[in-house]
Amino acid sequence: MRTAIITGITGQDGSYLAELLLDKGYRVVGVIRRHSSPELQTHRIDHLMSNSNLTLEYGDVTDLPSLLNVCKKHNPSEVYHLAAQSHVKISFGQPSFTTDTIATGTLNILEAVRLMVPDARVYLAGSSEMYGNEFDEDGFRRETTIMKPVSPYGCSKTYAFHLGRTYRESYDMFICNGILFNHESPRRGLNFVTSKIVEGAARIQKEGGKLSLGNLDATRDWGHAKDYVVAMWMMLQQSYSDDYVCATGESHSVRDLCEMVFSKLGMNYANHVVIDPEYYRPLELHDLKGDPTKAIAELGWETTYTFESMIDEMIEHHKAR
Ligand code: NAP
Ligand code: F7E
Repeated sequence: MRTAIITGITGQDGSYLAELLLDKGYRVVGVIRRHSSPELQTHRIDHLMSNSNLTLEYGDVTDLPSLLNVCKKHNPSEVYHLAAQSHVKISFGQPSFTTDTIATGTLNILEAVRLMVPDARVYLAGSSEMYGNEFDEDGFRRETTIMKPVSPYGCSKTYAFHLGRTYRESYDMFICNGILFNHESPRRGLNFVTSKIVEGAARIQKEGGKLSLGNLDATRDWGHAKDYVVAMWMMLQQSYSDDYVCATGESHSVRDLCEMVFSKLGMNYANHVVIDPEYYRPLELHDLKGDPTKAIAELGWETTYTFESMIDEMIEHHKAR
């Protein structure tokens, strides 16, 4: 039986990845950090807790000894490193914590694997934020596009990306960087714009009120998290390790998203959305669109959700709450 370690198992992606790996017959070891309210911590994986192939271990990616211990104890063949302070706006307010979890956290994971289980295959959760406002002539970002991040989050992810590549080449380790564009789901944290809009519109439909948002003109390439965790797994099943963009190739503005969600709930967004500069960022990544050609050709990756079916699933979830 293959063993996989997942850091960030309690997050959106970690929960879908744990489901996928358990379905495939893996023994899954999730690394969770110590919370003062542990009863709230595992809500995204509570439905998996009775599975005897799932084990949780306390650890923190900023604490190298905890990672060394988990690797030594469980001898994984695959390590999926998803843990991060993953909110871009928050990374401006907490740059040190963001850097500690993403940059130092990735260094710690790579050292733990190198020292304890050097043959384990490693997935690193890279992001389209690494590109900043750079793109190719055709408007797309791909594996070869220059990286010039515009947030502490993006800078930390860029460090982690290059560290992964450096360890791969220096130590002949199997390390893949996913360069994932935005992916959402009913499990998305409510401070990301998709969930915030869907949850807000569902609440306004029932109770009335307003929804405060920031920049409506930014565009993003939004897919479904369930599709993206499949790509993570596929990357680690290849005969060589490499870096892959996962994206839909389609982008929509935050305003388009508001229009779609409010109109599906029988409302006009313009009557309910108010702009609050509190939600602006010191630097904005204006438009995002990725080219997943390499992942499709080399991994055989395909998406099963459209932008609209992903939003429909989120609306159904938040309406029922
Ligand atoms: P998420 O929902 O915010 O989950 C983050 C996870 O990291 C949580 O399980 C969190 O644990 C854990 N974590 C944070 N700090 C930690 C620490 N110091 N030690 C151990 N665990 C820690 O993020 P996500 O959306 O699932 O994203 C997964 C990864 O993909 C992240 O690295 C993110 O930056 C990256 N990414 C995401 C997207 C996207 O659109 N979702 C796109 C590109 C890249 P707690 O539950 O204890 O907070
Ligand atoms: O913002 C605008 C905001 O916070 C999207 C993370 O998963 O994807 C995610 O980062 C856009 C931005 O996601 C609000 O200015 C307007 O232009 O949902 P978001 P993000 O910053 O794109 C990347 C790929 C990651 O790697 C990250 O981990 O929406 N926006 N008004 C707003 N954003 C938020 N959060 N809240 C607003 O009120």
